[in-house]
Amino acid sequence: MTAMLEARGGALRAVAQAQPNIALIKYWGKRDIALNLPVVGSLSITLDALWTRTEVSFEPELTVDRLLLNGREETKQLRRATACLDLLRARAGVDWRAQIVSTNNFPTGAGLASSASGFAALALAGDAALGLGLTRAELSVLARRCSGSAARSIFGGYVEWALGQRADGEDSVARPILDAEAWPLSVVVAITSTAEKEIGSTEGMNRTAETSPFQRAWIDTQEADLAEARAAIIARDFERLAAISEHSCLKMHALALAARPGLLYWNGATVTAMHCVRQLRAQGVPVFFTIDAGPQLKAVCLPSAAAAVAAALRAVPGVLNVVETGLGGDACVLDVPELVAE
Ligand code: 2P0
Repeated sequence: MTAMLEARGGALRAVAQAQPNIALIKYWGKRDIALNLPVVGSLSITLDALWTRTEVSFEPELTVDRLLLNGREETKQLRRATACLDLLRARAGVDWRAQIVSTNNFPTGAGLASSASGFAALALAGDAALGLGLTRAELSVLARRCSGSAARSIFGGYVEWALGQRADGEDSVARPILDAEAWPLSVVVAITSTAEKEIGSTEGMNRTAETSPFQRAWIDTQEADLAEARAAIIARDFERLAAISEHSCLKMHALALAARPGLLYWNGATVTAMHCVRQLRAQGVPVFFTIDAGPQLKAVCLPSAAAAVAAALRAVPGVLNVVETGLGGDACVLDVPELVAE
């Protein structure tokens, strides 16, 4: 450890980048809240153009962890960040506190999966700073402990997060199922609000599990949905993937809408954008929508249709901005710490 400390000027420091992922077969519900284990498996695509960059610097003189998120001191996410770093500190036998500086190039906490990219980047940067050399699977388990969907953002392309069987959750881990380059799709994100959502995913899914009458049906039908999506991806069958993905999205929202009180993550523009996507598809445009715990609509399409989809969504009243992206690669450690300050 001493040589490493000298080499790094007394601080253990690294920077990592991760991209958000969008679930096509959704995660919603926990079977173990403390270990953050899901009630269902899920399947996602990792994006390219949106990113979180996070620098972690363990320093001997710090007495508490500090988190600067998008240039502002953040206390809401600090508890989870500290829990993540505690797991790493325990493995490394280091008790130094850390300064975390994290930047997103997209709205935070607004249904754009900032916790997925955020905790994946934190796990990777923390591991690199401490020189632990965890495997990708171990990093996925670690990221999952902090935020479920972060397990998937360790990997690029098409990713499946397994439900797992073990009580300790060590087999509830994500794995890549197809590289982004093997079937490049485009994603057009229609941003309908930049406000932080009122009810976060954790609270929303816990309320759903306690009160929604559809919880059992949700759990019982997920395996078949996953198998269908996996088969569609392996066959590069866009229509088949469109059908099962919209089904999973609408089923998750139906489940959450039936909670007490009901969880309504959409606004008027979200619904208009859903109709817009369905009209495009009826005209033969290869596109489908998916929506997470927020009001943004993500239209997934073949790259040849991306410009037409973006133009159509931009014209939807209430759509504030449209972001086009392809599918991205694995989360990675960056060589240039200055990037975080951009
Ligand atoms: C998903 N979502 O599969 C689903 C669909 C939102 C809707 O994963 O409590 O931030 O930190 O494990 O991962 C968002 O939930 O929740 C999410 P926690 P997370 O992408």
